[in-house]
Amino acid sequence: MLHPIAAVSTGNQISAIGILRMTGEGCIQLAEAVFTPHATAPLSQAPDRKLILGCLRDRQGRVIDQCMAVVSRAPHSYTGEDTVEFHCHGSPAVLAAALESLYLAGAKPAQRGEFTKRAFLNGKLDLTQAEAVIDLIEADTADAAANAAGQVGGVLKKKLAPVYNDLTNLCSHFHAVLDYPDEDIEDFGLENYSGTLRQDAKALYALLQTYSQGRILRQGVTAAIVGRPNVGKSSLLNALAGYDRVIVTDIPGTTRDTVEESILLGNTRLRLIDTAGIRDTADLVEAMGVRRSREAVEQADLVLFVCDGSQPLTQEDQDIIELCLEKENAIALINKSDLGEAVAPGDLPFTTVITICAKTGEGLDQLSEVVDTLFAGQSPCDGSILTNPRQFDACRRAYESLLHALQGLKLGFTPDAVLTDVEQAMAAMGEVTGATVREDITARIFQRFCVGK
Ligand SMILES: Nc1nc2c(ncn2[C@@H]2O[C@H](COP(=O)(O)OP(=O)(O)O)[C@@H](O)[C@H]2O)c(=O)[nH]1
Ligand SMILES: [Mg+2]
Repeated sequence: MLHPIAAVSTGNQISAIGILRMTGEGCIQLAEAVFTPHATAPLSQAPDRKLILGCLRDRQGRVIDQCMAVVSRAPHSYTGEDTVEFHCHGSPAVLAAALESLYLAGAKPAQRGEFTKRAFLNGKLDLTQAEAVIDLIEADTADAAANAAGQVGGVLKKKLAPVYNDLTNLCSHFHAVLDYPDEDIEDFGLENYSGTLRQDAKALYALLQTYSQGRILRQGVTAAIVGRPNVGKSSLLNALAGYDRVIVTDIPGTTRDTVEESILLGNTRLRLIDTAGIRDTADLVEAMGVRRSREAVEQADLVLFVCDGSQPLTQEDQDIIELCLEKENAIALINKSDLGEAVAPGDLPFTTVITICAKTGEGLDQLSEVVDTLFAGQSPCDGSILTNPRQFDACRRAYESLLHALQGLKLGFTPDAVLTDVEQAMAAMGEVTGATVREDITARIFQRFCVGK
């Protein structure tokens, strides 16, 4: 067990309850120095994970707060070490004084993510679980939270374990035969493993395929708003954002560059991109904006095509529609419903056409519903979706090494040549789970956490 560390785990704002956490060698005795239970028994005799009412005191013995203490003894705690939590009144002043008292009693300030890092070092969590803890804290949609919760519970870890196990078996068999020729070990035939290797490669491939959805869980759906100038694209972004993010005028070409805003629409996080209206233009700056608009459409997960419903469709509209129809997900929005109905839904060759008014917000609820059916809660977000770029990259390398190994097998390479690839795959997978990850990378991972987690 390491030296005791302490931190406020609930942030620095006024709330009903605020929680201090302390973990490490001797932290229960240390807690006894500052906390006196109302019951006669001292904290060191308290049962595990039971709330004990008492008083937290400062160095002079003055009561800082009447609060609850919870003891969790190693290894049955989050960190795997002895841990004490104090559930205080959530005043930043109370929590600061209580923390001060713990420091004076001998605890050190916890670094960012140090509790979870200790949990990792003590084998309570692997890296997929530890990284999912931060994803869970930061999740801002129900899907993202559900997937992260699944990963904290070990879904990804369990998915990777059989693959890693197969590769370990193969390598250990090979080395056992090589190193102990006199022992009665079954002959090593690489070809006997080709089926397993192929299966493992398949499993990794399937996992890698989930990353496109994982990226959406992590960053939201990239949604490009397109249409010719003055149809109300910027007005739509402002309406969805709930404030005037973009300048809106009746002068065509006002938006000359792409503007981004992240919003929560229903249960879907959208990274909205307002583009310069797509049209042929002689204005150099606007032309650059138009080029960016085209790029935005190409990269978008969703395209929102906007037209001005008070005017008949123009050739410019038609050209942009062409561009949109190449996309898998495109929704047409007939804007300015307050000004008249020159465009009918049937005029637009989209699966979904919604009449809206960016000025009043009419029709935006329907847009929200459609977006949710396209992107929210559609597949089980149970932790089996790869969301983390670091993990994705390592899995990709593991997959490529396995393909290389399989190719070597097919071409009749020597076992040790093939084994090199298999060992590389194992190393890459070890980076995902943390079995072989470098110290500096671990440090960086836990830097992403907040203090107290
Ligand atoms: N009446 C009405 N005017 C709108 C509506 N949406 C946008 N406008 C107006 O149309 C003009 C162009 O809007 P803007 O959002 O800048 O269009 P953009 O060039 O496509 O970004 C502005 O004068 C807006 O106030 C709407 O729903 N109803
Ligand atoms: Mg605009």
